[in-house]
Amino acid sequence: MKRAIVTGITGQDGSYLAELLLGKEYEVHGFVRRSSNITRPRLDHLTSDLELYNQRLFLHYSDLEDMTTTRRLILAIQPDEIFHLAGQSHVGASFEIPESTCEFTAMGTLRLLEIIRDCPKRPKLLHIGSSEIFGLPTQSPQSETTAFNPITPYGVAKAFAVQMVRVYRESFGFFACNAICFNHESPRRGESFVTRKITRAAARIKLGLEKGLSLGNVEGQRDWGFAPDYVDAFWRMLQADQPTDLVLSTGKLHRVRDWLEIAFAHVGLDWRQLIKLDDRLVRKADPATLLGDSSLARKLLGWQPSTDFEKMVRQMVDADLAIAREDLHAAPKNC
Ligand code: G4F
Repeated sequence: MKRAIVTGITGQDGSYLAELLLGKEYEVHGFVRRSSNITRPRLDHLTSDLELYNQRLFLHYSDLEDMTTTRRLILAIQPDEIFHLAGQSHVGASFEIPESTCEFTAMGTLRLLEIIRDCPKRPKLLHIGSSEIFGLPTQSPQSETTAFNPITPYGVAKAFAVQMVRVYRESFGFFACNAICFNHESPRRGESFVTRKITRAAARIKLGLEKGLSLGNVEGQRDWGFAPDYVDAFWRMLQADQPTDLVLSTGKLHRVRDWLEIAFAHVGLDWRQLIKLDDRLVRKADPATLLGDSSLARKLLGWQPSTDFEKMVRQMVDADLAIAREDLHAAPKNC
C-alpha cells in the first residue's frame, strides 16, 4: 500500500485528491491547520466513513510555518509521495496580506523541501504551481518554457516556490514536479473566487435569498478547467519515470462575463440587471490573458481535460441551487 501526505487536504483540490488516492488503495495523511472551527465540509463524506477514517485516511495538525511539527510528522509517516497543495490561494487577497502569502506559499514550500532533503528515503513531491507566475506573459499560449513575469504578490510567491522546486530537483536529485495549473473550478470551489461567487449568486438570487452581486473586472480572461481533471494529472505526474514540470490547462479562453451569461441564463435571469461593478474589487494588477499550452502534459501523461466549459458552469449552478434550497428550508419563517 502506498502512503501519501496531502497538504491542503481540506481545499477543493485536496478533497478530490484524497478521494482519488483512497480509490487507488493509498493510505492518505492529510495535513490541516488547527482552528477553532472543526467543520471540514469537503471531507465530511470521507471522515464519516468509519472504514476509511483513521483506517486509511488520517488527519494531522500541521502548519508549514511550524517546521518542527511538519518534520516530525513526515519522518514518522515516511510517505512515498507528498502532494503539496497548501498555501494562501487568493490572488486578490495577496495584495492585502503579502507577507503571509509569501510566508505560506514561498517559504512554506522551501521549508518542506528542506525537510525532504533530510529524509532517509526521500518521498516524491508534487507542488502545485500557478499560471500567475506568467503574470504579463511574453508569449501566448504559455508553456513550461515561458519566462516568469509575475505581477501580483501571489504570483511572485508561486514563482519563488516553483523555481525552488526546480533547484532541488536539479541540484539534489529530488523527484519533484511542479504542476503549473491554470484556473480550475468545481462545485467545491471556495466562495470568494469569481466563478463560485457567480454560480452561488445566480442560485441564491433565483431563490430570493439575495438581491444582487458585486464584482470587479468582468472583462478578465482566464483558461478555466475542471478541478478533478487537474487532480488526476497530479497523481499521474508522480507515477511518471522522470520528474518534470507540466502546464495543466484547457487551451481555451473565456471571460468572467461568459460565466455571468451562462450561469444566470441557466436560472432564467438577466445578469445585467443584477450585477454591480465595484471598484474596490478591481485588483491593483491583474493578468489580462492567461492561456495555457498543455500539449506536453497531454503527450507525456496521456492526459486531457474532460469537461467542457458550459457544462461545468451549469453543473456548479445546479450544485449551488441544491445548497440554496437547503438554506431556504433552514431559514426561520415569519409567522
Ligand atoms: O477567481 P479569481 O479570484 O481567480 P485567479 O485570480 O485567476 O486565481 C485563481 O487561479 C490561479 C491560477 O490557477 C490560482 F493560482 C489561484 O490560486 C486561484 O485559484 O479571479 C479570476 C478573474 C480575475 O481577473 C479577477 O480580477 O476574475 C476577476 N474578478 C472580477 N470580479 C474577480 C471578481 N475575482 C474575484 N475573486 N472576485 C470578484 O469579485
